[in-house]
Amino acid sequence: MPRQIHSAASSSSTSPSTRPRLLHPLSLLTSLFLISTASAQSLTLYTGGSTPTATSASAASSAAYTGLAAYDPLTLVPPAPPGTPVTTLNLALPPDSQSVFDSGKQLSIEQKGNFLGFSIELSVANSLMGSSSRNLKVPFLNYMANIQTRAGAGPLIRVGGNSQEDSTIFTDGLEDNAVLDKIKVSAGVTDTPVINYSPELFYLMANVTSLVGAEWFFGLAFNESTVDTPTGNVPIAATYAQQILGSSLRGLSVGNEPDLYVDHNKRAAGYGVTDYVSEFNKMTQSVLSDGSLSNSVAFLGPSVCCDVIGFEMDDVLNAGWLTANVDHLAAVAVQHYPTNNCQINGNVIQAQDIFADFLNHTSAQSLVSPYLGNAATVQAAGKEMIMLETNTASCGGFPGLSDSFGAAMWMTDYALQMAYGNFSAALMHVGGQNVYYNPFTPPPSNQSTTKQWTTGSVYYSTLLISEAFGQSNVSRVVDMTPSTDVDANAIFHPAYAVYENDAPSRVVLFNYIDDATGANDLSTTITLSGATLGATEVYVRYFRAPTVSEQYDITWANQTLGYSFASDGRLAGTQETVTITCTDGSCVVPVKAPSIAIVFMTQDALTASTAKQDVQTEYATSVIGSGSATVDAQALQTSNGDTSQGKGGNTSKGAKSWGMPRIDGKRIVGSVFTASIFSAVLALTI
Ligand SMILES: *[C@@H]1O[C@H](CO)[C@@H](O)[C@H](O)[C@H]1NC(C)=O
Ligand SMILES: *[C@@H]1O[C@H](CO)[C@@H](O)[C@H](O)[C@H]1NC(C)=O
Ligand SMILES: *[C@@H]1O[C@H](CO)[C@@H](O)[C@H](O)[C@H]1NC(C)=O
Ligand SMILES: *[C@@H]1O[C@H](CO)[C@@H](O)[C@H](O)[C@H]1NC(C)=O
Ligand SMILES: *[C@@H]1O[C@H](CO)[C@@H](O)[C@H](O)[C@H]1NC(C)=O
Ligand SMILES: *[C@@H]1O[C@H](CO)[C@@H](O)[C@H](O)[C@H]1NC(C)=O
Ligand SMILES: *[C@@H]1O[C@H](CO)[C@@H](O)[C@H](O)[C@H]1NC(C)=O
Ligand SMILES: CC(=O)N[C@H]1CO[C@H](CO)[C@@H](O)[C@@H]1O
Repeated sequence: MPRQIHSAASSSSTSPSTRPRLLHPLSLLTSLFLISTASAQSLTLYTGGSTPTATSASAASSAAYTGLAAYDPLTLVPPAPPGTPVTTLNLALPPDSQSVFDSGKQLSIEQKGNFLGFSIELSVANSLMGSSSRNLKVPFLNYMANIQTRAGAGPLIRVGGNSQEDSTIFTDGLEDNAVLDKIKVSAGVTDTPVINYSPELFYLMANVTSLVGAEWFFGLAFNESTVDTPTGNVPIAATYAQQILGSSLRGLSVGNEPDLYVDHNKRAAGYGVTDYVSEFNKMTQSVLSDGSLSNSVAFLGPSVCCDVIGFEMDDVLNAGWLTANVDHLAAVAVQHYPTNNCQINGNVIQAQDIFADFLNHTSAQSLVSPYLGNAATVQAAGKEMIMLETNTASCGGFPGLSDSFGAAMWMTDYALQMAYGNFSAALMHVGGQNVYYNPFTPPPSNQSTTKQWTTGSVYYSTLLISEAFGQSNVSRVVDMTPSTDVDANAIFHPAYAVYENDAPSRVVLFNYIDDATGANDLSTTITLSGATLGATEVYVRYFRAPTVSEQYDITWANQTLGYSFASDGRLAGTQETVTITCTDGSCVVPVKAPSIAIVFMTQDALTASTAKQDVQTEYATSVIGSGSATVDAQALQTSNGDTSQGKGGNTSKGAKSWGMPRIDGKRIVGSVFTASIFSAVLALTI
């Protein structure tokens, strides 16, 4: 297997460097203050594609560097260019899907512009999205809106990760009115905090959806089925998630990286695929029988990640898991990082040593090829295959690598390759301040929250993917990377073509080579094979930075999200689309080293990928309402586990006998639990 991770590798959130910290009393005070002032707060959400106030690119951002990983200014040395430059390339596109097939290639399943989304660790969901449903973080909304306006579908967001495993929902809310509390962080390096969350988390998510159309995956706890008397909390959490999120909930994931449970001391030695399959069954049956689900096609699994011998996707499928659960699966999920910074047994990987591994097409291909058989099996079962969590490297990523322009090029290639390999979505993991790979990082909690977010290079990849697939939901992609026969540097020049309505609509051209001299700049001539391209011009947008090592001076179509502590999620600068005139059915597209070009073959393809421009929409100055999301408390009472079978369910915070901590709080009153009253003033630009 070409994948580099070894069995002991763990995902990001397990590492000492990414383990979320206990809430500092100061940040708690801050969030309480924000809640209490929510009614006076004015939210401005910008979804337009151009000319917000310029994002300043100042040297001061380096000076402001505090030592946290997310702002580490370290840059790596770019790999040297190959010895012999290749400067011209012909790309003859099959004119329709039949001729793609006839040429020995294959188009993917239909993909959406929101293919590349985000995986938010449960423990940081509030610091990224907001402290309550009334107090959403506007920069986060802006980052999401950039995708919605391009993709025509809201961003896909998973809330979960290792911290989902020991989570408990408190339906009365939490003592401090928080969305979630981290109630325990132990010293063990692979331990994750125990999370208590309240339905307010789902209301917050529902409101993110109402503003930017987000669709969700949510992670359920998976630590109860090993005991004889589970608390019944999981069915309650599942019920609340479905009732509050409605159709925006794409699925509930059950079990996070179960192939690592033994390594992480979450299950006894010897725990294997058979145990997992039976535990998955027990858990999902308990949710189906004890919860009140409105949609029983609800679950996601197995989320295996790490090439553990005997516990790989093939093993899970061979154990009959898919067949047994197909009626209740919303999708099939895997998780994977190409490498890790876990430093297991003193095995320290130097970022500089592996930088070049990310800067050619071999990486994307070798990461996806092991899943092609699985994806076909899953497709045959009528299900979607989701890469539920990925990024450059687990255990926080690498300084200088994970936050580089090169990493963003790689992420774009990897996402397109997954789409070509018939995944239906891929979600980039987002952690706290102490990781290098975040697509976006809010400022530390004691700092001002306006315009001080830090954009990670890989965020831009979501913009490219949205525009590459556009808004039709029927984009099919094919890897058109040249063979080494025609391009000795082919691995540095990946190319993809996107087909819509049986014709090529967009082409994505890479030049991974780092060479400011211009010697490795590429000119790609696009034609149709066996037909004449009717277009007299095509339109090109570029993804550019001075070098593959660059962290901040990055532009997509000449727009940027700027330097550290400088962004509110809005693109600054004038959007640039280069028009290229074609002659005799040939269009010559320059692709500088390094850069990515997206070529829009028609004006329609360009329009369908272009963010709607600023149109001011004033929401009512005082938006007050119960919202559409309500939970029937009666349904929940009957879903509290079947006490007659000894599964005394209880979501009350006083229910100490079921192992939950005692925190005072109010009980649900009345038959319907309604969303909180909102009084925030929204000024919304769509
Ligand atoms: C992806 O799915 C399509 C549609 O079923 C199929 O034609 C194609 O061969 C698949 N691609 C791969 C790489 O398996
Ligand atoms: C599951 O997590 C909860 C919350 O931390 C804990 O109280 C309970 O003991 C755990 N159950 C198992 C079987 O580990
Ligand atoms: C290309 O990437 C692969 C791994 O993804 C690496 O093994 C190989 O050395 C790289 N090739 C070059 C020429 O850098
Ligand atoms: C925020 O907290 C950090 C760590 O406690 C501290 O170093 C920094 O000075 C604080 N910043 C402000 C603006 O208070
Ligand atoms: C594409 O799918 C999204 C849901 O993900 C939907 O909102 C949108 O209307 C669809 N667009 C088209 C053109 O069908
Ligand atoms: C790129 O953006 C800058 C900054 O807004 C602007 O000055 C420049 O004119 C833009 N370039 C093009 C070609 O649009
Ligand atoms: C839940 O626990 C509380 C406090 O221990 C108790 O008052 C209540 O009756 C319990 N509810 C159910 C449904 O068991
Ligand atoms: C589901 C939900 O809670 N929706 C609320 C989102 O916020 C608006 C404005 O504050 C409320 O009107 C909705 O009820």
